[in-house]
Amino acid sequence: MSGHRGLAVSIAGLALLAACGGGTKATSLPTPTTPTPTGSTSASPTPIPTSETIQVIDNDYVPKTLTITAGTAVVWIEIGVSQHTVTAADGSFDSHPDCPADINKCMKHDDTFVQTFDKPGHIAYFCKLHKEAGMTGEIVVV
Ligand SMILES: [Cu+2]
Repeated sequence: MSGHRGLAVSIAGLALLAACGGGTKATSLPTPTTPTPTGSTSASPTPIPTSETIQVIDNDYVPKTLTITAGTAVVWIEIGVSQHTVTAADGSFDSHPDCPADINKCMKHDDTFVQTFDKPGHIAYFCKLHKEAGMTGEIVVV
């Protein structure tokens, strides 16, 4: 329809001539909504969380004993290929509660588990699958 196209062009021309015509309004400018941080007290510095890493291998923890200061997060990362867990001897934490009942819910290669220790003490832990093979470790919190 060439007639329609011509009409559109002439309307545009009119809009240019008669500025008050209000022909084609560019409606609602896209205003980027920048999320303004609300109310966070920027004055108080948040303490930088320290973390230590323990490698979970087949079948051990490296390092086997880790000494940390209270408040430190410990990150276990599995670099082995077998299934494992990181399970506190006192039951205070268990990385994979459904393991080994469900072997698919055990720690696998590249899986991580994070636990923060706030109170000083000795926390023994082990792998539920390989405890008898000597897969045990200890966190010493000072
Ligand atoms: Cu294991």
